[in-house]
Amino acid sequence: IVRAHRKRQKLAQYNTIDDAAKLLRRSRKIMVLTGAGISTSLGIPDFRSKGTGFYDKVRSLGYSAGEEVFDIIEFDKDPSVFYSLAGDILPDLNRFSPTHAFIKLLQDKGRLQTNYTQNIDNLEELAGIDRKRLIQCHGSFATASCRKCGDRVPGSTIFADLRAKRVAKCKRCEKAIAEQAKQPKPPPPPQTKRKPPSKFKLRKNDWESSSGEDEDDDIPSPGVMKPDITFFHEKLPDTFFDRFAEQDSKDVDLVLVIGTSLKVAPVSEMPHHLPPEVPHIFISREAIEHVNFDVQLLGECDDVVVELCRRAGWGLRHEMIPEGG
Ligand code: CNA
Repeated sequence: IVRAHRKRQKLAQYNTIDDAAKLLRRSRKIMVLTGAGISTSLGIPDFRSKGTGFYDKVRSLGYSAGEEVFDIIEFDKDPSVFYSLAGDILPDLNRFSPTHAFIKLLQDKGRLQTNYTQNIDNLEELAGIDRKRLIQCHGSFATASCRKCGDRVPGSTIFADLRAKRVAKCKRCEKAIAEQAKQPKPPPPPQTKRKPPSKFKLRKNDWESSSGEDEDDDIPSPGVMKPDITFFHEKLPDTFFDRFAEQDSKDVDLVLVIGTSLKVAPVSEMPHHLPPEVPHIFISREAIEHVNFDVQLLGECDDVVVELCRRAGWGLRHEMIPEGG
């Protein structure tokens, strides 16, 4: 503990952007923890930014909390709420941001230990981040699964539905139902004695709610498709816990946290479970106080990483970065 404390005291001298660039240059196992802020420059809203965030939009439409849209219990009750809103955070899959390019640069330089991303847009893959170096803590839109039969398909299969605000149904279930309908029907069970007719006349509503047949006779319906993103009340993928606890938290020399409000557990707890002597750098628009960072670099993350690379003497290329950085 004393050693860690001394090392941490030494780190107190690191607090400028030049110090951060020095830390980058000397580190070989950089853990990068990212959030929605690294994709906002592409027009994908984050959750919590005032005015532009997805949660403000959801509230303006009359929902009490944005979290409801991503709650698995609510989704199973009524998936139309999610489908009517989620198209807004569905990425245009052809672009990634300069910050994604920066993480790829760390990988190319052999300095990226792991990118833990909370993002669900899967743009890390487009940027070329190696699957082995990527943990998608909250899953992603890359695949989607049926809530009834579990069939998993490429996420793009339901993009048209998401964009059209239409609940996507499972094709496999639909096919099974169609096959079932083609099978010859078993003979009806022998008639049981009918009840004597009611002396009251049926009203229309009674008729609609009771067809005279057994109401519980299952009319098969296809399952609803859900993108494989982690909703509230769902468990995070095992890879997240296993990789962090058993491997990465023990073998890291710099932590970079970029574009996140660090409000969603358990990801928000990660910095507390890392050795205290490992320097932590935070890059985002707004400072946060609930986690101690050695250096906080506040601003647009794309601008900050460009400047960091310039000071580290590294060339960062991206279509959104003017020539010459
Ligand atoms: P958040 O709570 O919305 O926080 C984002 C943070 O980034 C805020 O503090 C912003 O100030 C900051 N920020 C926004 N734009 C920039 C920028 N250009 N430069 C620097 N900082 C910026 O989102 P978190 O990621 O912290 O919360 C975790 C949620 C968000 C995860 O469950 C994600 O699945 C979810 N999410 C992901 C996406 C995506 O995949 N692109 C989009 C929206 C929400």
